[in-house]
Amino acid sequence: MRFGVITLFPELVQALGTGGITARAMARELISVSCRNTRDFTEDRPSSVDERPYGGGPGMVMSAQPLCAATRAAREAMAEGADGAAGAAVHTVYLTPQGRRFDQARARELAQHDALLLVCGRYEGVDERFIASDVDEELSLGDFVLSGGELPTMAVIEAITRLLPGALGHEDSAVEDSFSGALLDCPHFTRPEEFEGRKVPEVLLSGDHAAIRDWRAEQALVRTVERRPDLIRNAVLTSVQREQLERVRQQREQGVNPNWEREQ
Ligand code: 4GX
Repeated sequence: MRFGVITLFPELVQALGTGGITARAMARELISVSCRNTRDFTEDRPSSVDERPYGGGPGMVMSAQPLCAATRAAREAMAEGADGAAGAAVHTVYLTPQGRRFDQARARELAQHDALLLVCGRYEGVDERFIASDVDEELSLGDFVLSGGELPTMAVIEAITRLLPGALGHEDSAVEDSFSGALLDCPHFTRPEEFEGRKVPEVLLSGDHAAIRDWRAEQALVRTVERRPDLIRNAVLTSVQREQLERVRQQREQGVNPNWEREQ
């Protein structure tokens, strides 16, 4: 997968190459990340990437011209393809709180592209005509306000990279499967058996693999009911999970805490 990034802070995005799974994927040539600085594409007033908004109001708006020029240069270079062949499709994404919410399902879909171009805005936003002319899709990481699209871009790149074959060790590859079940993960424990008075749940020490599997499935349900009930409504549950869910709900109604901490 080839990633292109349009940004005023390329050094921030290039940090993806300094460690972790993205750095490893670059070394293995599973991904490449090529950054272009928007400032290098200004035409009129040298190095001016932002202007005051038409209609007044606070803050600045990024001009369409340098963003269009940078995006088109990147798209042309990326369309050449890894093998130099012309015509590869480049999907262009703009990160903004106004976008459609990014999630694991969207990461899986985006991982199918050969070339992804991510555009980072700063200030109060970008001239809407850049989005109209050059952006295929607007994505949001969530309902909060950052100062630029760089951190969302890095998050999107990492989420996609870990889905690419060969990017993760075998030991990690099950982790995303648990999320594709559309429930939160169960709690995890490692040595020692007791830490600051808190004990590891008995069942995990029992060696009874079926009991452990059921307990983990139930604790995943408990957490999801407690923290993200919205996920339960859309989840596809097995018949065992439906029984567990029913029991968890009854316990909660009777004021019994189904959470592992009750055991303490
Ligand atoms: N999920 N930001 C975009 C510039 C901006 C401001 C206003 C359009 C309108 C964000 C997020 C995010 C910060 C990226 C502001 N663009 N991006 N940038 N939350 O907060 O994706």
